[in-house]
Amino acid sequence: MSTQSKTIPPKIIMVTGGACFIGSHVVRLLVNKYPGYHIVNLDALTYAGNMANLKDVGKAPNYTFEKGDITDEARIRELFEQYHFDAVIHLAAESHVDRSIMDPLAFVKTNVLGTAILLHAAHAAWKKDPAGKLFYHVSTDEVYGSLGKEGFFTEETPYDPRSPYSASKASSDHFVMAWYHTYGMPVILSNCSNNYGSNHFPEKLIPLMINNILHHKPLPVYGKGENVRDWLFVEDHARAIDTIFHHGKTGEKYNIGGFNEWKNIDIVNLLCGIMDKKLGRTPGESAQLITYVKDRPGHDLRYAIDATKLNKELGWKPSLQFEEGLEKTVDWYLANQDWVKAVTSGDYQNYYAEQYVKR
Ligand code: NAD
Ligand code: TDX
Repeated sequence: MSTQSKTIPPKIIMVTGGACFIGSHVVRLLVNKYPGYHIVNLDALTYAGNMANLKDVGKAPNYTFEKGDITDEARIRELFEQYHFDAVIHLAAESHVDRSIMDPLAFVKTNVLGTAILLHAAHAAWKKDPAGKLFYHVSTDEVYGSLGKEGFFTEETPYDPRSPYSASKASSDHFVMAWYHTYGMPVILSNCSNNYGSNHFPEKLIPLMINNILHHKPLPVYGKGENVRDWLFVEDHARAIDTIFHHGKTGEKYNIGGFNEWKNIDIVNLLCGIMDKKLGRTPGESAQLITYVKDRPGHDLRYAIDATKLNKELGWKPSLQFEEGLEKTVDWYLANQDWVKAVTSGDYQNYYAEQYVKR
């Protein structure tokens, strides 16, 4: 028996949404770091899911991909019977606030019903012997609502979601805790701030701006660009999930954040500066593309996470400075234009026209 299998017993883990931005980084970390685990990636491959995100681990012996929808109850039950999962790490979701304003019921279906179906199936499979089992739910800081200029979200901050996306994630968090209190299901929850990094779908602020700067397209800043987000490098989020999954306390929740607040307009200007240099443009050239557009309805003013609990209890902290992470991210997008072209063809053009051109 190897040293590793003595300290960490082998686990069969279902990762939902493993083909997505954050999910792919979580799957990569687990597959590479724990060769004794079997990672089963269940993903419906919606517009946001992309097998190309996992090209490097696709053939690993401890990795299996299963195409499937978390709202398909029969399929989820079959997978539990087939694999006898020890744990679920649940990331699959509809995740974009602007899309939730266009089509809220899709968010209720996947984020609320899909989570409840997973919990129901896990409970059915685990109720006789819950020892060593874990349902880890990956959630967002948006469940806490909007901060004013001062203060931080802690684990005790009351939920106050304000968009269909955040309401659906808040609801899923409540279902997870309901299964814990009612059925004794072993659960852990984490609520993370805005992620950035490679493989981020270019509907979100940072990759959308990188792509538009590159192609000399207008840079659509909502409202006055004064809204504040707390940014975390995606690989730091994946490390936090690994830490919480292995060392967190059952029934508890952990906030994850970057201690890194930025106004949107300052990020866009920073990206313009980085890209002017990398693309050999005159300083200030890309910033001329900045275009203030109609604000997002119900736009949350500020998010800021207090991640002290995770730092003090489990020793996690972010590894990268924002400027360094942003530069790495820009480099990745410039070096992976085939990936960008593939995800911005077809449906992306329809979404872009609906969100930015027609309104
Ligand atoms: P994403 O939008 O990039 O990808 C979502 C993934 O879920 C895709 O792979 C998609 O194919 C899959 N999926 C969607 N519906 C599904 C269904 N019905 N069945 C199975 N798979 C389905 O997501 P992301 O931005 O990487 O976020 C991942 C998770 O992390 C989400 O739960 C999100 O709420 C949470 N989160 C995201 C951020 C962020 O900044 N992006 C921050 C905090 C928390
Ligand atoms: O074109 C844009 N212009 C703009 O000004 C876009 C796409 C965004 N914005 C603003 C809106 C927000 O204030 O930038 C900020 C960031 O926007 P998004 O990238 O859409 O992220 P946000 O709405 O903050 O939500 C993200 O963080 C929390 C993720 O999408 C969620 O999945 C996560 O839970």
